[in-house]
Amino acid sequence: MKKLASLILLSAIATLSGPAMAQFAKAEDAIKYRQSALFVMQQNFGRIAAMAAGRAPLDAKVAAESAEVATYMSKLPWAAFGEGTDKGAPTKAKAEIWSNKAKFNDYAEKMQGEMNKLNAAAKTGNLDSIKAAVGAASGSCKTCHDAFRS
Ligand code: ASC
Repeated sequence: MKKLASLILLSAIATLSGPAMAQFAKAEDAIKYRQSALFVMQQNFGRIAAMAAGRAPLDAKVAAESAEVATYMSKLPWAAFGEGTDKGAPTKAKAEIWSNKAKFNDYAEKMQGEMNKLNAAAKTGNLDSIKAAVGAASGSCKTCHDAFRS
């Protein structure tokens, strides 16, 4: 029974910490991974932001597809901010990410929440809803960058 309990606990720990600890052979890989995910997210978000700002005509289908990708990408960077990944490749990540991980995680979750809302707004194809959601999502990017990106 004790053995079973510790096995369950071990597999739970492996599941929770797996993406952060096992996925990257070296810090450089983690840094590239999170930068790549954020880049793809930004490219897709930027396409919708351009429509929201009137720099591009609203294309509801493109907006919905881009929002879907941006929302998915928004989930990926965080597993790549493990301990020891503050250096190893060029990065703007501040040391505060690791000394204030709770706040960083909170901002990361808020951004994902805003990206979910943008995804829902994009599916409606309503420009006013998209504008509001783009504004909120953009604000959540900025809040985190101001605190944690040099
Ligand atoms: C973007 C992008 C950001 C945010 C930020 C919002 O498109 O690359 O970092 O929006 O500019 O203020």
